[in-house]
Amino acid sequence: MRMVFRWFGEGNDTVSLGQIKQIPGVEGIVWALHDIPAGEAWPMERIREVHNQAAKFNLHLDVVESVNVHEDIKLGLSTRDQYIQNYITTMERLAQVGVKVICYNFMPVFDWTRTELHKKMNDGSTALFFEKSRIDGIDPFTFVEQINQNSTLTMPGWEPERLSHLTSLFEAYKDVSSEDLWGHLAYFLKAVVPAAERLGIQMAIHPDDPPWPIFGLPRIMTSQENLRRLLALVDSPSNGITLCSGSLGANPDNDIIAMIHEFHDRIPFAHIRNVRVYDNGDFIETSHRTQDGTVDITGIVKAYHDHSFSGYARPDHGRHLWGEECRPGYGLYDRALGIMYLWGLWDALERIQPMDRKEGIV
Ligand code: DNO
Repeated sequence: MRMVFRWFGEGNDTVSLGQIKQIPGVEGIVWALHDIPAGEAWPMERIREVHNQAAKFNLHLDVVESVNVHEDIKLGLSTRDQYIQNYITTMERLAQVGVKVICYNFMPVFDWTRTELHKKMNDGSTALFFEKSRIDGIDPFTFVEQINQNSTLTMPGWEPERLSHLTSLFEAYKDVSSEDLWGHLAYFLKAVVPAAERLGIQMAIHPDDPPWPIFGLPRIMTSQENLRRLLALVDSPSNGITLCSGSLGANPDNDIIAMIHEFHDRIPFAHIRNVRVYDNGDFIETSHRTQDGTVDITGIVKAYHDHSFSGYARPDHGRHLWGEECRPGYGLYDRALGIMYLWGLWDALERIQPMDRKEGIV
């Protein structure tokens, strides 16, 4: 397990590279050029700039999250080929600084979605919260308006230029079924995976968060069965998964441990975090500790260890603790605590059953 930490870039993150460097066992940053609109090729000089910044702290840039996919690709429009070409250009440039994994998602219009960014917990911390009935009963326009008023910071992965075209986007998706979306994903992967193979890159799709359709838009990266289908679209090690335990874990029917056992050699990147799911479908993002949520983080780390997981892993969203002001979910403290929990589990497992002495696993 190679530990990495998400960093939003100089001037765009309250956490510094110097702080990240001090978290035990963190070897690299998970990064992106967040201001480049989806569909544009990332400029080489900007990529080199981040490379130089990280190199000063001896942190690598192996994992990018995300190179976002232009909406026309998801919609299957005839304009998509140019955007796919630009995507491949970005991949080629990223390979030049040693990037090994590209995380992306295929969610129409919205990336990860929550209804409250600072829900008060009993202990005085705040956390990201999803109230199901609120999303079910609201139109997306009002929702975006409310989120915009809620915080000066947007959720990462939300692209302002996409949100400003909500009306036309909803119009465009009107006739796109989930089967259509599968077809558009296959078209995209058939174009980019050969480039990834040539460049030594693994594409790693992020599951939908939450893992069910919202606002009437199709969502397909939601379950073990659908991840299996994704891997079969292009059967190559370069077509992989970012296995996010928190996203998939928001649906209690998802058995994340079974997914690790089935897909482990196609998971180049693991997001490991906990959520507490309530009977009414609401969920809150808790600490990483197993007992605090409904996702079996201990079992998940064990499953990775069973398979001698050598991919990249990062803690995911944390709570906001000790008065920290930060991007929602992306403060320093709780994610650093999360890392120590993950290492604690991992190191204990390693002591009990060292990976290099395992004979035939699970
Ligand atoms: C949320 C993140 C997502 C993720 C994208 C990947 O915090 O996990 O925004 O980066 O879905 O493309």
